[in-house]
Amino acid sequence: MPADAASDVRIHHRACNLCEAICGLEIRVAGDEILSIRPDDADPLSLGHICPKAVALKDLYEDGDRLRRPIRRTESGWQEMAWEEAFDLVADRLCSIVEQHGGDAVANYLGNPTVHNYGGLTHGPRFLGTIKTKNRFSATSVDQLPHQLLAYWMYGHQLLVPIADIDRTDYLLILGANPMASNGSLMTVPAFPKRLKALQARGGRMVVLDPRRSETAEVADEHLFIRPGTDAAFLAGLLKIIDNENLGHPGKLAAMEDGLEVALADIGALDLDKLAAHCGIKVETIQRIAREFAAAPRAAAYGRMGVSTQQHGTLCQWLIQLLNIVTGNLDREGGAMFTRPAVDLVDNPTSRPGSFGRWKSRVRGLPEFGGELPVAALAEEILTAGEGQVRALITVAGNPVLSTPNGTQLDRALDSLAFMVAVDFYLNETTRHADVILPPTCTLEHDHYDLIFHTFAVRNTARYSEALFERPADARHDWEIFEALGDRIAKRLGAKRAPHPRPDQVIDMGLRIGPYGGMKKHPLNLSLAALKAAPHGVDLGALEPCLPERLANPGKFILCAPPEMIAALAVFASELDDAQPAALSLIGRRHVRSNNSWMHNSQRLVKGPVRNHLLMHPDDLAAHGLADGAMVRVASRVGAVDVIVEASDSMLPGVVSLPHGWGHDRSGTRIGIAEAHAGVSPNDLTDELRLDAVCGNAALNGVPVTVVAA
Ligand SMILES: Nc1nc2c(c(=O)[nH]1)N[C@H]1C(S)=C(S)[C@@H](COP(=O)(O)OP(=O)(O)OC[C@H]3O[C@@H](n4cnc5c(=O)[nH]c(N)nc54)[C@H](O)[C@@H]3O)O[C@H]1N2
Ligand SMILES: Nc1nc2c(c(=O)[nH]1)N[C@H]1C(S)=C(S)[C@@H](COP(=O)(O)OP(=O)(O)OC[C@H]3O[C@@H](n4cnc5c(=O)[nH]c(N)nc54)[C@H](O)[C@@H]3O)O[C@H]1N2
Ligand code: SF4
Ligand SMILES: [Mo]
Repeated sequence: MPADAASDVRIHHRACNLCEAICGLEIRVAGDEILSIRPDDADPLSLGHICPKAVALKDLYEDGDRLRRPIRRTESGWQEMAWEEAFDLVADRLCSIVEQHGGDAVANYLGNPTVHNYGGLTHGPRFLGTIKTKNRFSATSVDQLPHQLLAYWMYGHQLLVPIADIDRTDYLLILGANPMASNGSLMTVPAFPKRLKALQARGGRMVVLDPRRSETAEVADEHLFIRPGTDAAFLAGLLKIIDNENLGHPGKLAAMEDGLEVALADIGALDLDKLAAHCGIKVETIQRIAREFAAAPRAAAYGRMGVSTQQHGTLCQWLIQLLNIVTGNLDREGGAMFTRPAVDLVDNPTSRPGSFGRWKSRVRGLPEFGGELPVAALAEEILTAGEGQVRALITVAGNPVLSTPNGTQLDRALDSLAFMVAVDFYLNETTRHADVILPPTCTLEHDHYDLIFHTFAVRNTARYSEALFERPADARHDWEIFEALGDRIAKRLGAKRAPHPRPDQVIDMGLRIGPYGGMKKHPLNLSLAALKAAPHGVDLGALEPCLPERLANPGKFILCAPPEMIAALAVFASELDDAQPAALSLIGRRHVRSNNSWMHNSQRLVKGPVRNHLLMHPDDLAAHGLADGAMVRVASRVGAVDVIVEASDSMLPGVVSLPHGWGHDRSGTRIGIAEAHAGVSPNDLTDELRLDAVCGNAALNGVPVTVVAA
């Protein structure tokens, strides 16, 4: 680089906000050109780790397909419009529908990037609250709903999710998670490979249960194949053995638990042979794992998507909590611990502990959680006529056509809406149905503080990222879009609306009143200014025991036997006798170069070998008379897709796998590179009627399918 250009180079430090790992980045820029994106070695959490997606932030920033101005649908196609005109139009259309049909006629859906964008969190709910509606949906109910519900029931707050203390544990038991590809989830664990190596180097073990020998299973000390949807049997088996053999030692937890004996008695009544037969893991193996887990000085059980999004998701998460509790590993160093984040959303005047079942969905009666209904009900709420029918939809940072069960039906339902507005910077499979699309700035154009993922991290740290590029004059941040619409809607509907601070001001206050803030007289005296002065982030130390003080229910106890779980266990037990495994069932998978349904418009991420084929065991291929590389038709109750099948002995026979987020061949989108690498969507196969019965979370894994030559 010539000397004069070099002098123009600035070095910017920030946290990546694409996935939950929140890795520190060092970005070199000249003018508005990004020269390089590398790890920030000084980040106290990510330890010099990044993945290929970070580098694709450059592609996102430069992407010519990314929308930069509002567009509206017209007879002659999409037309750009001015922001003020767009806000007026959207507010007017939404309010007219509310005035005519009531608030419930306007639904909203918040997608995953909302939690990766702090303006979405500080201002999104305030905007959506201007229209009182029961029909609020989000990606929560195709994801972590069971974790939040149990955290609320057992510990008193939906965000009190115990985090596996990977840096100090001796035994990590993982069910249905693939952090080698996902970089961790509800366990913000950047540099997972490095942390795992350290665990193994100090003599620890990692055991993985998965129907596929995943990238994480490959590096585990032991991998056990398990039949999809049967983990509850394995977990109940562990608990039964630990109880029978008196291996439990809850220690200090004994003084704060309520109902552990009741729960263990019901679990103890189950038949071990039946449990073993159900999950396909030998009794002796379950016995050995139970003894190893109980004997380990410090152990942690952790389960994610494979056990969250299945029919017994909540049951699995409950049994995982019980396993950590009964062995005394909850709130113990090296066990499953609670974080103490710098902006503490649990111990905070605006804290929302959670709620369950305050209302039900109109058509199917699915329960509310935290003010939201399960998204599996969205299409039927649009398609079923009657009082309270959904006629308009607001989507924010979501692509439910590709990410929720029976996406084909939702695709059709969106077509029938009277009005739809999308806050999103891509014209994709979902937003193509909108009447107006309002594109916010992209991540490098705004500042960020990770409210959520510091809360779920394996170490307490705090980091504020300044904007790398100034917001272009005619661009708007998400939160500015929310404010502009919220103001207009509140005015028209006559709702009260107090002034609200900017996101950075909200964070500054959160830091000051937080556990390391001046108002708590903490020596670090954290504030936004303090974080700005520490651009690599601030280390707040390893997780620390904090029970019972941190429990959020008034009695400061752990509710071990929520009545709903005792009932769910009984249902599960009654099904054990006549459970007939499907001949073939479908599960998902993630790849480190993909990010849910987006980032597929980056050439550098989609190039190389095709990663969205159907994986099938060679024996299954032979039994079905299919050849490796053939085009096959995969069908379920709700639909069919044609895709190339790839032989893979990483699959448990009887199980096939397809990654989600693909299926970019739908017409009328503007994502050229993604379209050229379309793939198919497994959510054209997943079934909106297959749910976790406790809470209505989608059972995206373990879907019965057939596979024939196409
Ligand atoms: N690269 C990349 N990273 C991501 C994402 C991404 O799309 N791409 N998405 C992010 C998001 S939003 C999330 S929520 C996280 C998810 O993070 P993870 O949960 O770690 O990721 P998955 O790859 O979905 O892992 C689920 C595993 O469960 C297995 N499985 C399926 N069914 C069952 C079952 O019945 N029992 C058991 N025991 N296992 C089963 C699957 O084979 C798979 O290996 O990843 C985040 N990180
Ligand atoms: N079969 C199957 N289905 C699944 C899963 C699975 O494992 N298997 N995983 C589920 C999980 S865990 C999740 S989290 C969901 C994700 O599903 P969704 O949350 O519905 O969708 P995403 O694919 O994350 O799409 C995000 C959208 O937000 C836009 N976007 C990105 N950043 C921003 C921003 O800063 N502001 C705004 N306004 N928009 C932005 C993108 O352009 C994109 O359109 O998918 C779920 N669906
Ligand atoms: S692992 Fe996640 S946070 Fe880290 S660089 Fe990759 S996408 Fe970004
Ligand atoms: Mo997710």
